[in-house]
Amino acid sequence: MVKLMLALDLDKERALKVAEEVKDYVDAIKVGYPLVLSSSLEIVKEIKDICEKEVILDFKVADIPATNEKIAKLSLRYGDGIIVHGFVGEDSVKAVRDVAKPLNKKTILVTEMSHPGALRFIQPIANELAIMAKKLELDGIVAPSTRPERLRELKHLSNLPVLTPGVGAQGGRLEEIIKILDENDYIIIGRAIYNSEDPKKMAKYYKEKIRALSK
Ligand code: O7E
Repeated sequence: MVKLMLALDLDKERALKVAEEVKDYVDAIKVGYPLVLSSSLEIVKEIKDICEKEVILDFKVADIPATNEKIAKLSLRYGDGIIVHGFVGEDSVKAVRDVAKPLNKKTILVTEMSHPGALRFIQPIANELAIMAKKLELDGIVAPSTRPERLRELKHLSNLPVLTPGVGAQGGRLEEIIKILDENDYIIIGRAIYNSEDPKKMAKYYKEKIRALSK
């Protein structure tokens, strides 16, 4: 079954509350700048203690190799993997991968992003990014639920597990993307769950819908 990853873009207090509420229905949690900057990296451990799920650090690392290496070393004291940008070049991505791999942690590469602005600069190079992710034997790519045909192509080109954001608040439709995905892939959902009146109910709804549509 395709996995459900919660994007926990909240402050510490709300994030811990939502993590507790939805823990039975999500397979993984994505932690990014909104949460870490409103608390600290220690929050990753607190979330893991609550839900005992895979936690991926969404820092979209995009610097020169020497700096990427430092960021990866410091970040990967926590969590199970880290998200990097590829447009900065293969050497920068390798620097992160070479820190993550010996620690048994994942390096996940952003290909095409889900928002409208991605069409101008990142879509034209997204296929190459997917191919680079495959060549570097990374652990996954990020590709958009808002453009199912692009999601299909990027998954095919990389032949890697896909993390796909865009369902819910960004207008992506679960029914359209689920048939492209398999049990190695993750659907990332944030606001449609944590901004709902009842996050637990909504996480359960998405989990059951994924199960029903996966058949
Ligand atoms: O729209 P939401 O609230 O369901 O949240 C989507 C999450 O996915 C949010 O954390 C956002 O930062 C992230 N995201 C995208 O929305 N689009 C992208 O192209 C890439 C990401 C992302 O997470 O990249 C790394 C996985």
